[in-house]
Amino acid sequence: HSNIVVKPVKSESANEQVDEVKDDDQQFPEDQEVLPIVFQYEKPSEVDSIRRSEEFYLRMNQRRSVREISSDPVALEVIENIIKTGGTSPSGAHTEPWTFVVVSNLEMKQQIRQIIEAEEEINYKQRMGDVWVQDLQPVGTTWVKEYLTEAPWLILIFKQVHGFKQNGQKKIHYYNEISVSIATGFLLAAIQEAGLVTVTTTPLNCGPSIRVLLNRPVNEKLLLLLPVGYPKVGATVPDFKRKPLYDIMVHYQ
Ligand code: IYR
Repeated sequence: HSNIVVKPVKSESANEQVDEVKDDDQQFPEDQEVLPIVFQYEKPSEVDSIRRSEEFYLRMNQRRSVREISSDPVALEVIENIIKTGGTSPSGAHTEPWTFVVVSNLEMKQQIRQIIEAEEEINYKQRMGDVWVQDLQPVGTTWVKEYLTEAPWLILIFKQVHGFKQNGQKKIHYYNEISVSIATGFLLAAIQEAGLVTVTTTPLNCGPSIRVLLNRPVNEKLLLLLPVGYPKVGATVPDFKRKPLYDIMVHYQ
């Protein structure tokens, strides 16, 4: 692990500029110029880089979508570290357009489960169509989702379709869905590194009711839901294989 310490560098001219804008009325942090700082970085040896990349791959390759999650508790601090990792994701124009709602309250989990199972029953029986339901056969999913009440934590990932400036005006969140999807990849990796399991779920048509239930503002749209915990003892997963490198990597040299 490398110690990355980022210290803000304030030049004379930068301080002058800040003083200048202070005299103007209504200057807010996001309107202020962001100054470059020196990137703190330590180059690893090639051997270390190969070793670290391989070790990370081997751990990530153990990740599976697990739907049988035990109700054993997971410390809040672990969840906080996972969310902090999600928050290190890049985002369009550094707008950080995500809200991670974590739910450990049982009654709230029960209400979320009720909303999702009711909608998913309609999804599976009507909206998705025969081909989609057929394609999901090997995954083994239905509209019944025990993990929604059994997992100690639910992480509900909201994309902020726009933000707000200090003066209340809308702030454009560029590429908000892509940004939040990338952040979700970071979350999945962090969950794996913490020795926990999850399944990436997309509660189709449930966004509005869940947003209202959780009392979230209208600029937040539910993108994904991750139940997080330890796997149940003897949990099973489909015997999926991953594509080999030569099927996913094309090298032009
Ligand atoms: N959102 C539904 C259906 C579903 C869709 C796909 I594509 C999956 O890979 C798995 C499930 C559900 O969560 O059951």
